[in-house]
Amino acid sequence: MSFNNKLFINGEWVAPVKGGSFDTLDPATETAIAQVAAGTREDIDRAVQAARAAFDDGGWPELSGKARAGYLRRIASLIRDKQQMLAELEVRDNGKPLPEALWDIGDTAYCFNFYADLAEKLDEEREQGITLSDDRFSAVARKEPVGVCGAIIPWNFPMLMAAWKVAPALAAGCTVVLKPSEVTPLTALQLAEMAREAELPPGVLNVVTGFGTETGAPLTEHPDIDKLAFTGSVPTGRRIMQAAAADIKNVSLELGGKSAFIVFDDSDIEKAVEWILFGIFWNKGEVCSATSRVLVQRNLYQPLLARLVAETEKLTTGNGMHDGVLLGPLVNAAQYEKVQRAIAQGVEQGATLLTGGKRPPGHDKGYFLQPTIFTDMSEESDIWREEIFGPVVCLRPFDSEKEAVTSANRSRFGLAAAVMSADSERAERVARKLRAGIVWINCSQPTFTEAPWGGYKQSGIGRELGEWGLNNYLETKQITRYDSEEPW
Ligand code: TXE
Repeated sequence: MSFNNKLFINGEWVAPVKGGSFDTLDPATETAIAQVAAGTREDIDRAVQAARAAFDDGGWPELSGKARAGYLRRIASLIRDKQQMLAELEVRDNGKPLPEALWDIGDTAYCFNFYADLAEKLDEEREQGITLSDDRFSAVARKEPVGVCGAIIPWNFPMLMAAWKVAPALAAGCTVVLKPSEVTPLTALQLAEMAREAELPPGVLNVVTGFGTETGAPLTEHPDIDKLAFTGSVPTGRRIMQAAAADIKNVSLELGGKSAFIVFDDSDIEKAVEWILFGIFWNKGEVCSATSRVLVQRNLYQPLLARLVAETEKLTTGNGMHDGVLLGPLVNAAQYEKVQRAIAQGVEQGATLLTGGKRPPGHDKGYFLQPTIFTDMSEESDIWREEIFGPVVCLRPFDSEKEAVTSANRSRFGLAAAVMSADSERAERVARKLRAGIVWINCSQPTFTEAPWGGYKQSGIGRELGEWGLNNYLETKQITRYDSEEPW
């Protein structure tokens, strides 16, 4: 890439002030694929100043929504033109299978087009009249951009997670400093290059690569940032909230999960198996909403387990670039070790490892792990309670609807949940009782740009996607005027 070792600041590719760099690795081969600039506090400061100037000079926030939509659509169209290249880059950086990466990149382009439409709609809906109790006054509520945003994203859906923040922020009229994960920085750099090709005004989008403490933390502490938007782990989310507290920055957080999938015994067993597999093994289980806790009604439990193990053992693990692969390698050595530790702990705590848990035969290199199924664990065990973020699913039987709902809700997380039943009324009733921001009925994981996304409890604050995602980047101002000739 022509922009190796560079940061994108104020519309230009620049070298990091301290000149640092790091390698990004292909998790299938453990070899370096590119060298990337390691930004520091000084680079963050330059980027925030550029974003601040682009916001404060009014050019971007005061542009009509229609004009901003034009830039977003140009970026979307460049993403579509480069879909194959971007997807292949995502496979090499993250490890996911190519068909999944192509899907992510398609969704990324869709997200930019979706928020282009909402930017245009904002022109019509920016101001809303308010009826006041005293008719000598009149008032409007007006939506205005929050300001300069710091967006910090993870490595599991690198380009899509960038789009979920950058597209609504730009649509709202905000300017952005984006800090991608050090584990998968390559497609965010491509996004910056596409912003340049689309002639996005300088400073509106800046991309600073680097590590959490050296690059992410200074962004969260910078006094000129108005809003922080973060997706990642709970401990880092907590640090970000603490840093934001210093200046009372607006914060939205999308954090971890340990989502439950309740399967009633009137469900079609084959459909249940299909959605359980997708719910946990899609993106090798590195999905914040993965349904990693499966509760199956007693009558269906043993037959479903037998079918689930049989289907799981057929899944092909391998290099995401190869045809027919369904599970790529985990993203890096740290995540590989974390998941292996969780598996070992599950065994130590007395759970039954039904299948998987090992490096698949024929892979000496790469962070490959067999898809793994555990049963017979207690509700207090770590594998049942803690986010593993890998291809590991835990199953427990239940007897009554009440017991299933109580068990599903017994978690400090509340990102997603799923319920399957042939009884539509029961499924709807259970969906309303689950304490989670996203509930799927008779499926698990389908995600739509139009619908709100975010968690209850320790899974986060705020909602992304849909109109909720745009509101994340908008302030509401009241303008009230005195219309009467009478003295006040
Ligand atoms: O996450 P971090 P990591 C979970 C998953 C995984 C665990 C650790 O369980 O095993 O988190 O992954 C930046 N100030 N999720 O270490 O640390 C960091 O550089 C500011 C769930 O990768 O949360 C990266 O850009 N920023 C998740 C981003 O935060 C900091 C997806 C995420 O990294 C920072 C990924 C700091 N002090 C992992 N420290 C999901 N909910 O989707 C780090 N960062």
